[in-house]
Amino acid sequence: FKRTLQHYIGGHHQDDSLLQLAPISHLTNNISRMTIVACGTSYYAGMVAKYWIESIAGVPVDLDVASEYRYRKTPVTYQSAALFISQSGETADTLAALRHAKQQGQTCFSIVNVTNSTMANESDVVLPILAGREIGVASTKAFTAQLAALLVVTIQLARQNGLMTYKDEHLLLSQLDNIDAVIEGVLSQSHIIKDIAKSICDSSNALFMGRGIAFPLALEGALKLKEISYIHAEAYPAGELKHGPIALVDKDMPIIVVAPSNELFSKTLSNLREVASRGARIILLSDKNGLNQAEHFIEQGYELPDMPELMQPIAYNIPMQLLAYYVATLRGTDVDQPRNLAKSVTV
Ligand code: F1P
Repeated sequence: FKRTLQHYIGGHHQDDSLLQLAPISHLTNNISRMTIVACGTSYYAGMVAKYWIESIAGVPVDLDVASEYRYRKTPVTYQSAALFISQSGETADTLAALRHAKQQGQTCFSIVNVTNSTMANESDVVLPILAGREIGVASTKAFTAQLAALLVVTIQLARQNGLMTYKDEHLLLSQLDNIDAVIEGVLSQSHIIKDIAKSICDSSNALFMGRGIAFPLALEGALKLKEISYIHAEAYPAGELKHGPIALVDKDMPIIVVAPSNELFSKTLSNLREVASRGARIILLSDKNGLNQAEHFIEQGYELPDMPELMQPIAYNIPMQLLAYYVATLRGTDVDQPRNLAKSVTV
């Protein structure tokens, strides 16, 4: 994450922009709507970006899975741009979506890891994430590096919309100053995640829940668990549970909840109360305050430090990935080469 962010960071004076995006600034000018298109993990990174771009830059974002985008026939306005996210830069659906958007006259940005990929070659603007080679088939470090590039796009749009001064930019980015220490702290507690993994590794199903910016993380947690441990896992926005999925809840259903104790927490707490009363085994990833408030409803907790909201998608994702990793190793599946999956889905 830091390496990617630093790639885009230039000056350090208070009256200087931190970002060196001159080559793309003429293309982000006048954008009043953004479409983000991707598959899998890259799509969930795009979902985090939707929260950021809409709340920080004031630009509405349409988010679409690449496999559906070209069938939707969304009208294109000249003030919109399309952003394609792909670790490999070769995913067939994302590439087809990019070609479709270009044909419609859209300005196409891509955020890729592999810079000599087809998508990079065919985009108007390429933002590399510089994550290095992903060893496993399931995307892991690409997710956090994609978030860094997406934060750069967010700041660029906010600046051009007059919503962010250089001072604001410094303030926003200073929220990430101690990210290294936070991530190291998370990694040093991986034995707790291992214990949680032991308690769910024999389950056939798992539910993940999140609200606000934690929802894409719940989706990513469920995807990682499916991909590498073959446990059937689904993620729901916390408020959607009562609209159907709650019927699945019983004492054998682990529910993994991602919920930093922010202003949305009291609502999530009432969802926890609902599922706890149906015997669900709740595993809560939160901070000290959140874990204290939920202590009567949860079976296991994992504590993360208090952190600024901007840091949460990066830090909360790590224990989710570790959980999938430990469950998979306990079940004896191949974490790097899961069955039926390819590193880049080219058909
Ligand atoms: C997209 C993706 C990955 C997933 C799996 C299959 O790849 O869905 O997120 O983990 O490997 O492909 P990409 O377009 O980001 O390369």
